[in-house]
Amino acid sequence: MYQFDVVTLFPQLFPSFFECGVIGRAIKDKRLGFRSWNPRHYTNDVHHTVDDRPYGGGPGMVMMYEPLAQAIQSAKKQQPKAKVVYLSPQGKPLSQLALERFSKESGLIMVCGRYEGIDERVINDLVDEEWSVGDYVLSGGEIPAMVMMDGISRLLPGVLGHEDSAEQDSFVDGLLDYPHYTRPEAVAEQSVPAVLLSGNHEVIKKWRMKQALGKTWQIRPDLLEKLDLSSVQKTLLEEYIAEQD
Ligand code: 9WO
Repeated sequence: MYQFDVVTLFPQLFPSFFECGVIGRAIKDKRLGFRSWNPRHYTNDVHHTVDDRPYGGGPGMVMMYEPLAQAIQSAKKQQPKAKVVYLSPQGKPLSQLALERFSKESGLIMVCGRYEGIDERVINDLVDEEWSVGDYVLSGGEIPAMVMMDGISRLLPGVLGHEDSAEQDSFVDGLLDYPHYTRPEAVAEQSVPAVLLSGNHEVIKKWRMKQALGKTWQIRPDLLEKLDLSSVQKTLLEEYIAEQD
């Protein structure tokens, strides 16, 4: 069983996420485990204070060291070998490759910040890695933690219905996905590309590769620059570009 431990002031955000879809199935089948750890339970004052004003002044509040550190320590006791990751805009950009690496471990401890952030000394003492899910600021790390859990869960053996689906994803070969179609054959004057109805799997495969290359070239040229395209792929992309108006 792959174990997620999440340190959060808002554990209520998680159950509905875990009840739905392939993740819900995986929890029921005991392929996945989820526990939450609330820093508020590690306070001693009557108000259960978890935040305080930032040294040096400025707006907002900062999560205090002690309650957060104790919550993380409790999670680490249950899962001593698991990496502790902190989700923040200052982290390394999350990628499919990083998710694949996490999916090969036995679990993960995720720390969700709130307010303007957490006391830096928690990061120094207890966090192994800092990851970002994109260049924007949210109100907390809980949704980014769900993003990571979703991306990891679907890579675990037996979690997706058909095993090879995750391997055929976009990004597996570093490209964006090709377009998909299902019935009916025509909607609002748009018909399904004839090649997909041909039954010729070789031709379909080539068409899909060409579309994936073309979309990536148009929308994410930065991804193409990282790849070493085969000569077949180069030809397909040249054809795609030539067909543009
Ligand atoms: C809030 C803020 C307010 C005024 C000036 C600067 C400020 N920075 C922040 C801020 O970064 N707040 C974070 C809220 C603190 C850590 C938890 N929060 C968070 C995590 N927002 N966005 C993320 C996140 C995590 C991973 N990937 C993308 C975004």
